[in-house]
Amino acid sequence: MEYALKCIDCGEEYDNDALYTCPNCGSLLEVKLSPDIEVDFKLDGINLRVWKYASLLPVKIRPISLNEGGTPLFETELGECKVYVKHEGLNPSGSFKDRGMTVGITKAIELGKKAVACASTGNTSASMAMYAAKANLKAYVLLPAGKVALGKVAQALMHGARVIGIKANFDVALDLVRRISEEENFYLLNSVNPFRLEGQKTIAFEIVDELGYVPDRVILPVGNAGNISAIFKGFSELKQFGLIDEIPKMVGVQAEGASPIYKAFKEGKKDITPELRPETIATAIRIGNPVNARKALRAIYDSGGTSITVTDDEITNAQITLATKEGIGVEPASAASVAGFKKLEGEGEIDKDETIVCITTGHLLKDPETVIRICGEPIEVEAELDMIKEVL
Ligand code: AN7
Repeated sequence: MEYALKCIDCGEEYDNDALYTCPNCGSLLEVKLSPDIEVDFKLDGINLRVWKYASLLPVKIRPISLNEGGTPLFETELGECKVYVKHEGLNPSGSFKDRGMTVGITKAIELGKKAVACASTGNTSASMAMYAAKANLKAYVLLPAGKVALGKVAQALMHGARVIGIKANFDVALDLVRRISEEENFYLLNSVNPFRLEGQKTIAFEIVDELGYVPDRVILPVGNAGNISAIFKGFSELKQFGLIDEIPKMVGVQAEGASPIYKAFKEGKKDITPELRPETIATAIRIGNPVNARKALRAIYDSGGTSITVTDDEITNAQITLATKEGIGVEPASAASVAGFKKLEGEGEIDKDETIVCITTGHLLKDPETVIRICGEPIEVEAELDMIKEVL
């Protein structure tokens, strides 16, 4: 497997997997695959899972895997056109992060690391703790205290991570964990890690694999902006290796209260102005200073895509629609993709002959407390038929 780590800004290339940022200019690194690679999979719609695409994944040892990927692509009645939902909540830990972690944790083992670390709005920590357990690595997690959905904290704790809540938001936690990881020789598994994003690009591979063609748009929630960058990279590689001809428009949906990428896009800028006090019901994407912003904006511009915002009410309505009309249970951040689709459709942006894929990034069970706030507690009555009939 031939690849280099290439700086997204100065273009310098490195043959050192232990790097996260460019020693030359400090920008992020991206895995650049050699054009000589022989693709050893077929987009034939069978055996979907992350490691089907091993020939385009930059690892050298047998992967640490929990059978991630191969998530269902549901055909829905959500719009006038063809709308599919790819439910990443059905990965082992209940979010798309598992695709990245199987690669990231494998890289940690390759590099001889003994411990891994991340800052997280929740899902990264749950996934990292799970894979670290499987790989027998120590796991350290920094969370914004009181702002992480209960299911995610529960996972990180039960899988054995050391979980520390700090009195600040995600952006501050990420800054701190980057410094701690450097000092303590922890392998950092946030999306500054170029190998983690390699795993996430398989979402693009699976979409084409299962559909048998390239959709017109892929719509997804954007927080730290790693996933949209990774999926765009996945489509770009399929094109580079001659497996597809077109790249779908990438649509990044942000919550109104945490929307630096949207604002930069509106102004035609290549980088964001950080938001100091991001706020949204979708705590997973409550992020004001996304580290992958420049990559994400590039993905949106280069694919002819767009960025939009949705309100907390629109997110909640989409979550309810998915749950009650389609039988798809997602957490609030995930519903932002469908809320974004409805908004674009309402604005007349979408043709009836388009095929859309909305990515729902995390499972409903991640955030039970928000569900109770929306739906209320179950009705309680005495164990008597008459009483039950009365409330039916
Ligand atoms: C359900 O777990 O950032 O734009 O620390 O959990 O790639 O950051 C989670 C992000 C979307 C945004 N949907 O993805 C974390 C974290 C869900 C998420 C996102 C997240 P990126």
